[in-house]
Amino acid sequence: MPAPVSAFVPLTAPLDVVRAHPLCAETPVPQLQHAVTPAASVYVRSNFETPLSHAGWQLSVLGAVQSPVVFSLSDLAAMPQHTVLVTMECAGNWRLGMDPVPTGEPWKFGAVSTTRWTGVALATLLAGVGVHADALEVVAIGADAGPRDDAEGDVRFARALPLAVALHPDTLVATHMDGALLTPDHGAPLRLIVPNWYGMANVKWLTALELRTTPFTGYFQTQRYVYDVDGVHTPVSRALVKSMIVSPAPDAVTACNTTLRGWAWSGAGAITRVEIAVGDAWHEATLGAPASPYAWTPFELPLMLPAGTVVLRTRASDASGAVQPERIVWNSLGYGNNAVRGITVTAE
Ligand SMILES: Nc1nc2c(c(=O)[nH]1)N[C@H]1C(S)=C(S)[C@@H](COP(=O)(O)O)O[C@H]1N2
Ligand SMILES: [Mo]
Repeated sequence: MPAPVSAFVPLTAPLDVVRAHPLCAETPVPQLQHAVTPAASVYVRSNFETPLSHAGWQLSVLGAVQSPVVFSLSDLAAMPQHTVLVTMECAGNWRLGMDPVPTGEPWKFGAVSTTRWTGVALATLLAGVGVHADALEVVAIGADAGPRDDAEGDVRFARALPLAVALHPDTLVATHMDGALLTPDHGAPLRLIVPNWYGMANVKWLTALELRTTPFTGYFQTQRYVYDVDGVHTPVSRALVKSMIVSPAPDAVTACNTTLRGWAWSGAGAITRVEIAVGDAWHEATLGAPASPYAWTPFELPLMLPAGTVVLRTRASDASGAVQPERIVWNSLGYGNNAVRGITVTAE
C-alpha cells in the first residue's frame, strides 16, 4: 500500500511565503522559538527579483575617497574575518496589526530572525581607501533594480548610512550566514550587516559603496523606509523596542500551569524589563542573557493561567528609556509597529 503523502511532507514549511516574486517570506511561528533561527527559516524580504549570477563579482568603493578601489571576492576573503550574531527585523513587521492596514507587504510578526553573519568589518575595508575628512555617509548600492511603487520608472536598491555607523567595528560586509556562503535570497555573494538597525539598512547583493559629503536622496532613502506622518518624512533607522511571546504559540491550547517564554529586542539599548499582562493583570517576567549584544533577550514567566480563553500581552523596555507603546503613531507606509501585541491562548 502506498504511504500517505503526508509522510513525505515536513511538519512545517521552512518559511511562510507572503509573496513568491519577488520573495517575501516570514519565519514560521515554531521556528521563532529558536534563539538562533534555523538558516532555512530566516525571513526574506526582497523588493526586486534575486540577482543569480555572481561571476566576476566586484565591490567598488568610490566617491569621497583618495582613489577609488575595486575589491574582488578573494580580496575580501584574504582580509580579517569577523562574526556577529544579530536579531534583524523588517521595519514593516506587524504592519497587519495597524489600523487601518497601510499598503505594503502584509507582514504578520515573523519578519524577524536571529542569525550569525561573517565577513569583513566595513571599517577594515574603508581603512585602506583614504576616506575624505568631509565624508558624511556611505551609500550601499545593491545589484537589484526594478520599477518604483509609484510607477515613476526603475530604481536600484540603495541606502545611506551615517559614516559613524558605517565605521562601527560590528558593521560588516558579510559573505557568510550561519557558517555557510550567503544564499541567493539573503544577498549572495555580499551584503551589508548593520546591527541594531531595521532590515532595510542591511543592503543585499552589494556592488558598490559610495562615500558622500552631502545627504543621499535616493528613492529608498527619502520616499520609502521613512515614517510618513501627514506628509512629514522621518527616516527609518534603528529598530524600536519590541517583544513577543513564542511559547505558547498564538492560538495554542496550553496547560493552565505553564511557563510563558519569548524574546525582546531593541536597536536603542539593552532590554531592561519585560512585563506580561494576563487579561488586565500585569506581571514582571524574568530576563535571561542575550546570546550577543545584538541578539534578542529571552524572557520567561511561570504562571497559573485561568482556564478558558485568555489574552496575553507583552511590553518591553530598553536602556534608552523606551517602552513599547499601547498604540503607535500611524504612518502611511506602515513601519515600526512596535505597539503592545496580544496573543490568544486557551488554557485547560
Ligand atoms: N539589495 C537589496 N537589499 C535589501 C533589500 C532589497 O530589496 N534589496 N531589502 C531590505 C529589507 S527591507 C530587509 S528587511 C532586509 C531583509 O534581509 P533578508 O531577506 O536577508 O532577511 O534586506 C534589506 N536589503
Ligand atoms: Mo524590510
